[in-house]
Amino acid sequence: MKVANIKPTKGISRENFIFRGIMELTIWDAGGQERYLERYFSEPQRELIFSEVTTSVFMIDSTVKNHKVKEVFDKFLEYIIQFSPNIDKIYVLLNKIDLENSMEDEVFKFLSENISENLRDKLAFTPVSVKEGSAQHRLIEILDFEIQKSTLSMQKLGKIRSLLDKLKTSSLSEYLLFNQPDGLLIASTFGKFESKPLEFIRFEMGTLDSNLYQIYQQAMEILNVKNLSPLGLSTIIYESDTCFVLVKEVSDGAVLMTISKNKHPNVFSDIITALNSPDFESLKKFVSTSEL
Ligand SMILES: Nc1nc2c(ncn2[C@@H]2O[C@H](COP(=O)(O)OP(=O)(O)OP(=O)(O)O)[C@@H](O)[C@H]2O)c(=O)[nH]1
Ligand SMILES: [Mg+2]
Repeated sequence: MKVANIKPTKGISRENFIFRGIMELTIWDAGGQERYLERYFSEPQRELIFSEVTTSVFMIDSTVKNHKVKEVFDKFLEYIIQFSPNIDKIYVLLNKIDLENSMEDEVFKFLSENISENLRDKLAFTPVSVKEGSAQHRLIEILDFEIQKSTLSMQKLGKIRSLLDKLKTSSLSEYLLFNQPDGLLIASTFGKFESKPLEFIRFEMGTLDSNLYQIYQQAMEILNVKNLSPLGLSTIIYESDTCFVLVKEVSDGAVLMTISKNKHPNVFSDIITALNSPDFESLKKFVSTSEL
C-alpha cells in the first residue's frame, strides 16, 4: 500500500486474510489515537481486545519519545500477558527509521525501562520502515514463524509440495505456486525460493483490450460449434529460446507458474496434461480453504 494517503484507524479495524494461501488470519488493527486507546484499555473492553491473541505486534513511531507512549506500551504489555498468557513473543516494530529524526535506539531503551527480566525475554524489537518496505518484510517473517507453529498450515503445505513434485515428475518442469492477493510464494519445486512478490496480470478478458473474443465467437459459428464455452483468460504462455513459461490461475487465490525444461513438443503436451490432471484439481482444494 502507498504510505502517503493512509487514514488514521478508527477504533479497531478487523480484517480476515489468508496468508501465503494457507493460514487463515484475523487481523485486529488497533487505532493509536488517545480516544480509542482509552476505550479499549478500559473495562470491560480490554478483555475482549486482548484475549485469544496468537501474535501481537506493537508498532511505534520512533521519531516520538514521550511518557504517554511508554504508558501505552506498558498497558499493552500488561493486558496482553494477562488475557493471552500463552503468547511467547511480543514483537515491537520501531517504525519510520527512514526519517532523519528517528531515534530508534533511544526509543528502544526507553520502552525497555522497568520491565521485568521475564517479560523482557519475550520482547523482540526491530527497527523498520513502512515507507521502505522493511516493516512489511518483518511482518511476513513473523507470520512465517506462525505457519511453522501451526500444524494445520504445515500439513497443508506438505500436501501442496507433494502435489507440485508430482506435477514436476510427470512433466519435467519446475513449478512455483503464488498466493494471488499478495503475490507471495506458497511453495515451489525448488524448495526454498526467495523472490519479490509476483505482480499479477489481471486474469480478465477485458484487460487484454482486444476484440479476440468476438473473433473467437465468429470462428466458432463458422465451425458450427453449438454451446459455445466462454473464453477465459486463465492461462498465459510465454516462450523463450529454450523454454516455455506458463502462468495459470489455480483458483481465485492462487497462480501457478511452470517453467519447462526444454521446448520439445512432448514436454509442452506433458505440461498441458499435468495442468488438467486430478493433481492440479487437488491443488485448488488446499489453497485458500480451511479444508485439509
Ligand atoms: N516517513 C515515513 N512515514 C511513515 C511511515 N509509516 C507511516 N508513515 C506516515 O505516518 C502517518 C501515520 O501512519 P499510519 O499508518 O496511519 O499510522 P497508525 O499507527 O496506523 O496510526 P493510527 O491508525 O492512528 O493508529 C502517515 O502519514 C504515514 O504516511 C514510514 O515508515 N516512514
Ligand atoms: Mg492505523
